Amino acid sequence: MLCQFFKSRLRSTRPLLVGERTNVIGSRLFKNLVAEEKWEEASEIARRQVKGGAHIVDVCLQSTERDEKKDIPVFYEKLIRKVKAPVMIDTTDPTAIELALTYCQGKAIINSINLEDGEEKFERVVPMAHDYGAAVVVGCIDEDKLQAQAFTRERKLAVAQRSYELLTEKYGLGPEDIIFDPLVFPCATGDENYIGGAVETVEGIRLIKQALPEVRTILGISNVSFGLPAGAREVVNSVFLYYCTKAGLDLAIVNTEKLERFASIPQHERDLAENLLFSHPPKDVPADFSQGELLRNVPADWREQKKEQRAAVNQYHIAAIAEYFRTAKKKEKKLAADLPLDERLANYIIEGTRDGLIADLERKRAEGTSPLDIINGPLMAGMAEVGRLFNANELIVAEVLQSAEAMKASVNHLEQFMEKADTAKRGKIVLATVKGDVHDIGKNLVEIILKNNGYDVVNLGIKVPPEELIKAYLQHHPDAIGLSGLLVKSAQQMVITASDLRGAGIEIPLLVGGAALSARFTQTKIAPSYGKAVCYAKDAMTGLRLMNQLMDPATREQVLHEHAASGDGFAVATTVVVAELPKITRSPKVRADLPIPKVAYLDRKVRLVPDLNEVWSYINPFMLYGRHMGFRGDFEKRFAQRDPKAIELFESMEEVKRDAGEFLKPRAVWQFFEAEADGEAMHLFAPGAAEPVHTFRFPRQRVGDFLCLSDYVLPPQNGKRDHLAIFVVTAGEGVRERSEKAKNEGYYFKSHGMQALAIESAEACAEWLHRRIREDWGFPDPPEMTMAQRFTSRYRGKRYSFGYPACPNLEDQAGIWKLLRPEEIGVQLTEGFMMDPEASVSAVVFHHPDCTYFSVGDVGEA
Ligand code: B1M
Repeated sequence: MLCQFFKSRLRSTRPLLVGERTNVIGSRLFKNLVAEEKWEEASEIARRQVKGGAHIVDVCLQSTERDEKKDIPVFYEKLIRKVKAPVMIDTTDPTAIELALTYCQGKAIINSINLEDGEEKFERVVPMAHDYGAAVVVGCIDEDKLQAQAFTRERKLAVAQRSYELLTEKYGLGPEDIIFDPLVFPCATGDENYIGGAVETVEGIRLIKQALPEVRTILGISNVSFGLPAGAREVVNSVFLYYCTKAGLDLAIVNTEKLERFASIPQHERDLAENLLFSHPPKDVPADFSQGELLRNVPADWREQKKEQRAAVNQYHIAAIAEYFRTAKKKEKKLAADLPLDERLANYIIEGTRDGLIADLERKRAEGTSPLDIINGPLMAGMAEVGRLFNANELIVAEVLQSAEAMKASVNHLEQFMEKADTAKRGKIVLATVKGDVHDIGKNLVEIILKNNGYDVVNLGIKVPPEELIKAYLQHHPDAIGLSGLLVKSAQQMVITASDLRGAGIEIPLLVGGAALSARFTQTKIAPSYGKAVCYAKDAMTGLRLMNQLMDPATREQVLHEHAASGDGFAVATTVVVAELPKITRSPKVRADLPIPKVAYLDRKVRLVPDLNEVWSYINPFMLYGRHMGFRGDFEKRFAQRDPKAIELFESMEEVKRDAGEFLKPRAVWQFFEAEADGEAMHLFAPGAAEPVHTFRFPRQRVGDFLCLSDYVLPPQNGKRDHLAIFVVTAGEGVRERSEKAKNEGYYFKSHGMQALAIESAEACAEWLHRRIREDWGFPDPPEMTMAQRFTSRYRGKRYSFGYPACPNLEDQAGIWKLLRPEEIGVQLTEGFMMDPEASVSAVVFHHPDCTYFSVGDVGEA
């Protein structure tokens, strides 16, 4: 489990959190519970930490007041039943370490050993680490009489390097089992010996990670803020953690329940913390400030500051931050608490937070308000504001999901006090993805938004045939039916479905949505087929607005009127003036006289792609954070500028990745084929065979450059044929079930984020495999090629997916299935020629340097 964690951290910028509250030295509560031998309650603290986000639990039972070895068995017995997270055994007594190790399941961590007494601790403890397969925290401490605990960055590195050599060479410990603690010193006690300690620790981490990249690093974060007021401590700890993480910190010992999110710290507070941590030269020092002279012309690097300057700078920043948090912070907190209760309740929803929510819901109930009135009153007012803010571009999809989570938590809590009959909803809608289509993510987003805005949603799932919809209509008596679909084919299936619903006498409004759909297609094709109003919803929020308008007697008629059919459906069309087929069999724009590159192999390859981080590095951030999670603007740029929204979104997605790391398995099947073109036909052959195994026929452009995909296959040269590659990749195994589970439990961000991650992992896997295919073809990308260049296909050749404008015929997917048998990697082809699971991509890859993306023109309009 620990290894999995570590693996998934390799490219992450968030450290694993180690809960620090089960420590008799650091937590008075834990100490008292241990003293009173309340083991049940004491072990509850561990469970709470894990619930609060800890990935590992640090346990320290070592004190002068008790016999640690008597306490270990009773406490660990309870602990291992309640907590499945790895345990960090925090004691200096080797016999206690060994005793605790006997209770730990899976991999444990020993905290800690060092060189303070020479190699004594190494000699005693490392053999235990070997015996129990544990990792070891190694403090940057040695025998130095003057300063055993390494303070400067250089000494931290030197002690780490010496320990590393001993541990790996003499004691045979693997680098992956070594976790260095570069040590933290308090920056706000006024002790001159510790000034600059925070910077040195950050830089120490950086040096250690550069010199010894395979080891991990760990820090006890809270020590840095010792001596400050509580509010200031939370901020300073969080800012310090942020910089340590950027320097490469892998594990952080923190109070997970009291960690302020870096992204939500106001800029001014961040500045105060940074000034203190980094001993920045003070700005705008008042002219009459007592030590004013010392605070002018201060060098930026604390090491270049004079001794008196250092002390004055440190005092100045301590005073500034302490003063701010003694006054301003208190005021702010008071203000929030002073808001009228209804406003506070609405605010929980708008801000997507649950901190204090249940207590305030109870206060509202105590006022005599019924649960239903609470939902329909202040909570719904909050959701309405969320909708308004989203439409005004002030909230992004990810934040709307957090608001929905707060709403779901409120409803879950209130439900226990509601009568069965108390389910007055705003309306009911049956939602489904149409026959042949596996598209789930868009429909589920619609479900979440509608449900948490008071609608009863019956989600029938994917690949739903008209008969099932009719059955659901008769059973649930909905006010509307919502249809979803990804592809043009699904838009056409909506026309058929609408006609079947009409045939069954259904007349309630239809709402339709999907990437390949348009308002025009809806009005001119689907609505005539249905004979009643069909509303096109470009996104989930539009779906909500339409439902609200349809359920409001004041606006209903107008909406129905606006979305009535125009024309008679099948007849209305797409009068496309089709130009005559050109009399050419090859585009003059595509060269035919190029040498045919060799391919390395011609057999079919089937692969599990085990390195998720490798695949994820090919994810296009614009797609994941922008299109799916709704971030507006240039995500990468804003992230680099430390935009709080970008950072928060990134960190939340990292959490989704951590979960996904446990089950997401990108798989690929691909093969190079010999190929020959004959006009618009492209024949594929088994090696050396005379007869093709399959022939694809592509449309040719009727105007412009008269391009056709088959032109990208070079004519045979000296009896040797050209080649192309075909592939199918997937990252969808197990995604639907897990996302559904998270949705049902009210973890909407996770639910949506997981589907978005899977989808973009499939696309990333396609990009990754395409690169590999180029390498196997003998023309690897130049080393300086960036991902951004890759995303805009600045490489040799291109890949084309059926359904896209150069090869719109989705039925050609059947050819791929015949040739590659992607069932072996778990991908099925539906009757609508879609790939199930949803997070799958297929493509044909050409090497021709003249390849370009083009459209063959109108191909069935939607
Ligand atoms: Co592909 N894809 N894709 N794709 N993809 C499209 C849809 C396409 C239009 C691109 C193009 O040609 N420019 C094209 C379809 C054209 C066609 O049909 N001929 C296409 C194709 C061809 C394909 C493949 C077939 C390619 C291939 O591999 N051969 C393949 C099919 C996948 C499969 O079979 N499983 C494929 C794969 C993929 C990815 C997996 C890589 C990825 C994810 C797809 C997905 O979202 N499930 C992907 C993506 C990202 C896209 C585009 C770029 C974006 C789709 C999107 O936004 N999804 C898309 C091009 C485009 O739109 N510019 C494209 C996010 C989702 C949340 O949005 O589903 O629209 P959406 O849901 C919205 C609204 O539509 C609305 O609310 C939702 C939430 O706001 N809504 C409703 C939806 N249903 C509603 C119901 C309601 C109300 C509102 O009722 C009340």
